[in-house]
This record gives sequence, structure tokens and C-alpha cells, in this order.
Amino acid sequence: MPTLRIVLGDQLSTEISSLKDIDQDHDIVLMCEVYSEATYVKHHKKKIAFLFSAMRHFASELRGNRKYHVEYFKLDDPEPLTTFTEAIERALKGANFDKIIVTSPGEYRVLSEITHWKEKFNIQVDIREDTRFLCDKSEFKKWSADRKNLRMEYFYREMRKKYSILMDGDQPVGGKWNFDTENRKPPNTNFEIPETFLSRPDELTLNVIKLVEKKFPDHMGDLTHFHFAVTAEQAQSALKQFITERLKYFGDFQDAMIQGEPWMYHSHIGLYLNCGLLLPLECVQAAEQSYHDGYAPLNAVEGFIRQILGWREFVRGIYWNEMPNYASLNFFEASRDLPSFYWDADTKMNCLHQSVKETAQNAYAHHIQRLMVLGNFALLSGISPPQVNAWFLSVYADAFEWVELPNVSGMALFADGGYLASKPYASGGSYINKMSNYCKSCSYKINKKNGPDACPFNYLYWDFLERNRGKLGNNHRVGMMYKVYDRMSEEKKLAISKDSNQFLSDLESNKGSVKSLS
Ligand code: DLZ
Ligand code: SF4
Repeated sequence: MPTLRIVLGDQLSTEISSLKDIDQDHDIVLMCEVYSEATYVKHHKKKIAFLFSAMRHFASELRGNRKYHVEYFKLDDPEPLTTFTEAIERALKGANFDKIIVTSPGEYRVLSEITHWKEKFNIQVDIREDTRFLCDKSEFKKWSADRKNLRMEYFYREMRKKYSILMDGDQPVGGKWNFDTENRKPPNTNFEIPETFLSRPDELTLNVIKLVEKKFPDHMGDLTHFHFAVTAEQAQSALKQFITERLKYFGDFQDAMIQGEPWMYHSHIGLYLNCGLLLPLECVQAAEQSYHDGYAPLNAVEGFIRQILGWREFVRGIYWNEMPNYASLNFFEASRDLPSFYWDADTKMNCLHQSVKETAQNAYAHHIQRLMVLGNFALLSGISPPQVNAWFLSVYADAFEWVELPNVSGMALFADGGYLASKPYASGGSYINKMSNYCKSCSYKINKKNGPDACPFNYLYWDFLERNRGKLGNNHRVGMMYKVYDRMSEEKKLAISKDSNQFLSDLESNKGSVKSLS
């Protein structure tokens, strides 16, 4: 009897474990576009278009080159489907199968759905390990057992050794594991920043774009100028372009932000890696090769490799170790609603305005916009973690819960109380000013610490620390800042609290519109 083999929307790799040992004459590969996956958070239109187009291209590759039998349910079929479970039900009605094989999904929610299939459909369901990752779940569990606080740096060193990446015998190339002290230079606005990878949408993609516009009109996002890679071959070209044109500056300027330059020197390959169009080891090895060939310096190459071989694997391990509990952690008991400007960019704070505007255009913002602008603001203002997580999960094309949740709840919001990061990434406006030119065209004054036209980050930072003294006071990495606060005059402390209360109450009543700006 044939086997039903499932390929989910973020498993678009011919290497995927669910396709191993396929009987191509008899087995059926099932892929499905379903409403629930596009709407359980309202995914950005460009993200849905990207995934559906990549899924359809992948199905056609499996049918064409590989001669597999693929059953593909589309959202524009006469009877579109709502859930994965409905898709299984329909497939099982169409033929008899001995079992279902699926690769373990990237999200706990989907895994829970899959685990019900055995009983519901009275069929064997094999859930295989996702071998596209470089550290499997049990290996991470073993590494993390008995460690109270997990630090990526030590995990990363193990991974470097395991895969022999940037190694000189048993020592790191260049004598150090981490070259971050050489990174993070402020931007220079005279830069010529290379274009991101631009692919021209084919007819299939244009049809998907029409479908998304029709079915999801109320989702955030701009569908014009769609230029993402949608096949593995195009994603390879995007990787190659990054390695040859931008990697050499990636380290130096990884925290830099320039108004009107959404892409900077970042790789923009996260969306391809996270849906299977690229594999992590090929990206790591391509970067390593460019160092050995003398195209990119060690600080850039090591920094890029650390993101993939270290951080990406590390957060995935934490996600699977800690779910489902991790999703409900709220160390600071933050409960404020997400301000509406996260959707419409309507705020006078220019850094936030630009970051949200670019997110709506591109389903992308780079690391430091996400962490130090959008995440930092949510942290300082005490916005409810589930709402912040839902936002990040829906708006970025690379976001799947395994990677989004630890990055947002753990790193940006410190909602896990320090399990993932040793201190909150809280910051006043000066870091944004140092790393960007946003402040120059902001309605607020970065150098003013208090008063109606002072940069809100400046007083919110101190107010956040003071509000959470009971929870952070003993954190030795934050201790210095409490000493600075304690030395301030009573008058200054009062001004911080007054300005913060005013700002946060205006935020709730949605004052602070940017309508007069562009
Ligand atoms: C994000 C997403 C969207 C928008 N749509 C689909 C879909 O229609 N079909 C599908 O197989 N996957 C989709 N995905 C990805 C899933 O929501 C989910 O993130 C992954 O399957 C990981 O568990
Ligand atoms: Fe952002 Fe403050 Fe700079 Fe305005 S002044 S752009 S709010 S950091």
C-alpha cells in the first residue's frame, strides 16, 4: 500500500526526511494551502505570497524533475481547506494508505495537531526528525541538561568543533571564537549599499499575489515589488550575491541603520533558510570559503556563521526544550496593548515609524531594527508579550514560532527572566542615535532627556528600570545603572516618572500621530 508523505510549507527541501526512501511509483506527497495557517496570526501579505509561491514551485519541481505524485490543495480550489487535519481527511478519502510520514514541524501548535492524527484517522503516523538542523533536539537537550542559565557562546564553540568550521586543529581560526568587538561600527551615509537580491515574479507568483490580495485584504503588507526568490535555485543566487557583495561589510555594519536603506549589508536569507530553500551548512560553508579565498574578513565571516551555526540552532533547542510553557512567560508582568502604530507606522518617533514602514513594505526589517527599536520600545513600555510575539510572528517572512518566540520573548522582552539572555536589551535613545541617522529627522530631540519634546526612549529607559527594580535590582549586569539612577536628583527622578506616565497614557489613547510627516 502507498504511503502518504506530508511536506509542510516550511519544509521545501528535497533533502527533507519525510521524502527519504519514497516509493515514487506509489507514494503520494501531500502539500496544502490552508486558511488556519495564514490566519491564526494575520500573516503579512508578502509572507503568505512568498510561502505559497515557494510551495507551488516546489510541488512542480517534485512532479517534474523527480516524477513524484504530488497532491496539492490550493486556497483557490473550489473547496479550499481550513486546517491540515481537513487536508489529511480529504487525502485519506481519495485513496488507501498504509501510513503517514511527516517531518517534525517547526511549531509546537502544528506538532500537537499532528499527534492527534493516529487516533482520529486510525492510521500509523511516523514523525521523523527534521535533519535540516545541525543540532537535533535530543542532542541539545543533553547539552543543556543541568545548566541553569544557557549561554549561546559555549554551545556555539561545540558546534564549531563538531562541524569543523573556522577551526585550526582544535583552536579557532584567528585565535578567538568571537570577533564581535570589531563589529558594530556606526553607519556612514556616503555608502553605496548594494541592492538586495531581486527576482522577477513569474506567472505562478503573479497568480499567487492576486490570490493573496483577494483572500487576505485586511492583513498588513504591501504586495507591490515582490522580488523574493521562490525556488532553491534562486535562493542559491541570493546567497551567492550576499557572499560576493555584502558579506565583507556585514560585521562592521551589522548594527547600522540608515533611513531609506532597509537591507544594509545583511544577508536577507533567513526566509529561505527557514522554509527549506537553503540549508544551513551550505550557507556556513559558503561564508567560510569566502574567508579562505580572501573575499571577506574574519570578523564578518565569523559573525555571520555564529548567527546560523550558533544562535539559530541555540534558539531552536531552547524552543523545543521549553515549549509549551515558554509561550506564556511574562517575567515583568507586562500587560499594555500593542500600540496601533505597529500596524500603520503612525507615530512621531521616527525610528519606529521607519522600521514599521519598511516592515509593511518588505515583510523584513533587519536585526537591529527588530531588537533595539521595535523590541526595545515594547520592552520599555511594558507591552504584553503574547501581543508582541503575535506581531513579530505575523509580519516577518522569515518568522516561524521556533525562531520568533525565543528571539522576542527571550532576547527582546526578557520575558523568560534571563534564561536565554543575561540581561534585558533595554536602551535609551543614544544607541539608536549612534547607530542610525533616524534622530536627525525625528520630531523628538535625542539630546533632551525630559520634557514634551525629549526622545521618549531617554526617560522610558529609566522608568522601566525603576518600575522593575524588584526584579532586576539583583542582576549584577544591570546594577551599575541602578547606581546611576540613585545618584540622580529627586527633581530629575520626578521628571522621568512624570514624562513616562504622560507618554504611556498618551500611547493608550493613541496620541502621537505622525500624519503631518511623510
Ligand atoms: C506560515 C504558513 C502559512 C501562511 N501557510 C501555510 C500553508 O498554507 N500550508 C503550510 O503547509 N504551511 C503554511 N505555513 C507554515 C505553517 O504555518 C507552520 O509554520 C509550519 O508548518 C511549521 O510548523
Ligand atoms: Fe527614535 Fe528618539 Fe531618535 Fe526619535 S529621537 S528617532 S524617537 S531614538
